[in-house]
Amino acid sequence: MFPEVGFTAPGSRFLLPAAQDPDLGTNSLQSYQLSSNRHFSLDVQNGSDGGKYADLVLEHSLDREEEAIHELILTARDGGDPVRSGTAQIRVVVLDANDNAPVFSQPIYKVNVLENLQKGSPVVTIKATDLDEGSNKEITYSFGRITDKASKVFHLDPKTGDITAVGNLNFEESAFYEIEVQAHDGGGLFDRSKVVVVVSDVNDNPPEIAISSLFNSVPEDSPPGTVIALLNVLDPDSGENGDVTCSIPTFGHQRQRSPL
Ligand SMILES: [Ca+2]
Ligand SMILES: [Ca+2]
Ligand SMILES: [Ca+2]
Ligand SMILES: [Ca+2]
Repeated sequence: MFPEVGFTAPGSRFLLPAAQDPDLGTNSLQSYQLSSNRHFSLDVQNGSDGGKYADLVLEHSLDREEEAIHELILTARDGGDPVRSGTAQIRVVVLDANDNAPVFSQPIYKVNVLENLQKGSPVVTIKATDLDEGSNKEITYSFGRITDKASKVFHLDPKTGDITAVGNLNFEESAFYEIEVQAHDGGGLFDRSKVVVVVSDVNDNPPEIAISSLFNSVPEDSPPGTVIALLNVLDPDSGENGDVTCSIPTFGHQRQRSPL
């Protein structure tokens, strides 16, 4: 006997085929007994035809993830002397219910990348697992809350969880991305996690010189130290990549400023 049961509440009944004993009176079938177990009991009823019928009654909820198959032995005894008995094996196969949500391997995935990361390069792989089986454990990944800027730069493979760079990063524009990611199973349950991408600076900007003011003529009696031009030098990189040294190489002496 192989009943297959799904998500079933305690108190549910499964009719078992009746034992046959052609003897009469006390020599015929007198009792049923079920092997000891934690989930099922027997409810024996006397039929109007004198036969005895047993229902398998679910006493405690089943959990496929804990135990997928329950092997029971039903024993039927007569009242003879000596007692004669017969046994039947009952195999209860527990069908899966979607009672487990996917769970991400990390509450936050933090990665550091350089701003010159090539398009198509992997950034990070997110991973969620689900204890159920079949479509109840099949996971589809997606972005949750995400800025427009981030959605243009990152792509998430819904099956593998691989996040790749599909746009250009630029430290000067955005040094940090925080993206919500979700993992849905085939039965509507899901989990959330977060991907934080920290972008590091690369020296990808040369200094730019702008003349903010320049005096066209300089009187010959100007004293040393007279301002004849004001320059504005800008390098948008950070740290040493943005430090600027100014010099006038064609003259014998140099005047330096560092950093700006
Ligand atoms: Ca399950
Ligand atoms: Ca599931
Ligand atoms: Ca620079
Ligand atoms: Ca830079």
